[in-house]
Amino acid sequence: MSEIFEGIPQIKYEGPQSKNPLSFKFYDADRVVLDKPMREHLRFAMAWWHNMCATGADMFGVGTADKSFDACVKTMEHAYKKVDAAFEFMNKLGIEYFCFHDVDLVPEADDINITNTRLDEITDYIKAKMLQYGKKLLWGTANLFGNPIYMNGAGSSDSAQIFCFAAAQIKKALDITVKLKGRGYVFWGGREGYETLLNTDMKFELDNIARLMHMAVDYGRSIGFTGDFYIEPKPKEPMKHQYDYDTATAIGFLKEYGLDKDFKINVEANHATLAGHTFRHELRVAAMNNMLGSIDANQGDLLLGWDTDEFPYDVYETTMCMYEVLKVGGLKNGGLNFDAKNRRPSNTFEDMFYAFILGMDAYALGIINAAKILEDGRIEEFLLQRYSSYNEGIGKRIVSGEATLAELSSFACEKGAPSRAQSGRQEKLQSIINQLLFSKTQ
Ligand code: XLS
Ligand code: CA
Ligand code: CA
Repeated sequence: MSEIFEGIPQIKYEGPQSKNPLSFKFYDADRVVLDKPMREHLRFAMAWWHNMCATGADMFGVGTADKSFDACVKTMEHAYKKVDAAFEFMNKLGIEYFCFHDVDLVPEADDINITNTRLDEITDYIKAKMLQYGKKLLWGTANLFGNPIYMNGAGSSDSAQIFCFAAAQIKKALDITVKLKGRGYVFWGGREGYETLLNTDMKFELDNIARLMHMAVDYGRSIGFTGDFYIEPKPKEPMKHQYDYDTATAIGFLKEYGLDKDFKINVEANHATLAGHTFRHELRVAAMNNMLGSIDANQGDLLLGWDTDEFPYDVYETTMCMYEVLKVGGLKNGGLNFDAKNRRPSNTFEDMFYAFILGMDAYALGIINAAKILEDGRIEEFLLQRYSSYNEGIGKRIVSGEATLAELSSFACEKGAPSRAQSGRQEKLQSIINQLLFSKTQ
């Protein structure tokens, strides 16, 4: 079979000094960092939608990239070509995982039964390719936001019939996720929100979303899905207010409705900043609740108020991300899904490779740096020391839950005003990070 990405070689690790743009400078898949090779820590994934489907179209103009792969778009012939392209692409980059929405894989028919038959067909083909190339499915999902029937939401729709249609899509997406041995299943609530409370029963809509998720868990477990369900929080866009605003909100929802045993969080970097948080904050909130599931590895543009889904290049951010991940012992079932797209003027096949090289190298640097921070130990040591007054005496009694408010009051009154609070040493710590990042070559 002739190549689709003709002229693009297998992308190899050539080291930091290489000037070959089609090579990795830092991502060395087999290099062991802490206890494991980079590839196992990072589990890079390709997002089918951005990479195999999106052409750069925006509300001001049509696409600039040709992703027809010499087939007529919106046909099954095109669907098959996308599979060929995806596996050649992943193979050339050494990416082991991918993620998809149902309708990324096949054109959606007017009749859902036809769409489902198409999904059966294409996943037979994908399954064979996965075996041939040794590729795996990180997670699957159903697109419950593109079809106009979802303009008022899917799980939060005002219409019971539309709610059922969403259920049908989820059921099929779970079937094919299990068929392809997916490690996860994502709920991103693109239209699960509202524009105005004048027409919205918020409590009813939230109850219904939870009902749908419970049904999905029951069905998924009944067909042998042992992976994680994820909520991917996002505060806005397309809706003015989305229910899964941020990680804390999503965790509150999962706990309120008893879904927290089956669900974890898929944290997206760009969604974190849209919510007014740092990426690191969102990762920490998920991690401290034992719910850091998977990561959509992209970045936003802080000067723009929307979801730009850029390939990650900010090494400070990737370092802090991997620091959070390593601190909790890594991602169990999750990985780093490049939910990212080329900028509209970067419209050639070659640019798709440059984008992934950029992202994979940025995360390789991230994990190398994060390991350095942990091995150096000064940051961890500072933290231990900072809270050390809780290790003994009255502090210990506070932490163990033995102390009462009256006891603390007596303690305080007896001791008098505390001496000045200790310095937080922020600049000193930031300086240590820069030293570790830049003092020697990677
Ligand atoms: C959109 C989301 C979406 C999810 C999957 O902003 O990032 O792509 O990751 O539905
Ligand atoms: Ca995403
Ligand atoms: Ca996004």
